[in-house]
Amino acid sequence: MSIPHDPSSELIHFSEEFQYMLDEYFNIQCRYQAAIRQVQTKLEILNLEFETKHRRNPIHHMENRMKTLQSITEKLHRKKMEVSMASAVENLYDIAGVRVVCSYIQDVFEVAKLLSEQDDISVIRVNDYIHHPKANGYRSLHLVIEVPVFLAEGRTLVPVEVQIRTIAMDFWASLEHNLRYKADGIVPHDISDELRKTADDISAIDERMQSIHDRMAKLDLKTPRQLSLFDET
Ligand code: 0O2
Repeated sequence: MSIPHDPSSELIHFSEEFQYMLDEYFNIQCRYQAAIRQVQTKLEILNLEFETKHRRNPIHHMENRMKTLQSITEKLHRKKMEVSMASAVENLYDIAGVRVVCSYIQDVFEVAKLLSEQDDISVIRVNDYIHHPKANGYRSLHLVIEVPVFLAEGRTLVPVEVQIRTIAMDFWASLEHNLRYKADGIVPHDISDELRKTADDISAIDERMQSIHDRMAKLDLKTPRQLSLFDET
């Protein structure tokens, strides 16, 4: 008897171990996605309140992502930890990530303070790469916070890594990440020196923009609140 040919059986054959991890990944996805939404909503509300009080937005834009299964396994390997979903949940705090891009340096610390002070949040780690940049010039403020998520089985605390930085820091980090990714992580010394110098230049520009903002704020120009009855075209 001939067995009918099933092309799909040739497509991907996962090991039992990997298939189990994939199932587990889908199981935990819901709570990490929920945690991302909670944090993002909190930040949107802070931004809105700030806008009402100060007539400007400290948050320029936000991004979020859940770490891919590949990135999780690579990180566990790199850290020489057991490669399983249970180990990822236990040891990795950046499975859920929210990136907050602010206009000015002071906004970064203001947003971090206002978020950290909320009483349903606990801050479990702070990495201040703004006051203490990485050797390659990377600047950003990283908070790992725990937020409560309410699921059918009850309340669970979920860690979220919040990266807060200025537009300028984000510009540098995105380009540096792409360059390093394309070079497979191997960046020649002279180029990494040059990259660090550009990070320092960008930091100086951030400080000047902050100073310009502060001087403008001191002028206390009172623009009247306008009630727009008609769409501006
Ligand atoms: P992705 O793509 O964002 O998921 P570790 O992994 O232990 O070295 P740890 O303790 O998890 O680092 O956190 P750390 O160093 O506070 O932040 C890690 C994340 O910050 C990275 O995530 C990047 O998003 C970002 N980051 C840190 N250093 C750099 C850098 O030099 N350049 C750029 N462009 N980004 C950086 P992942 O997990 O690497 O990747």
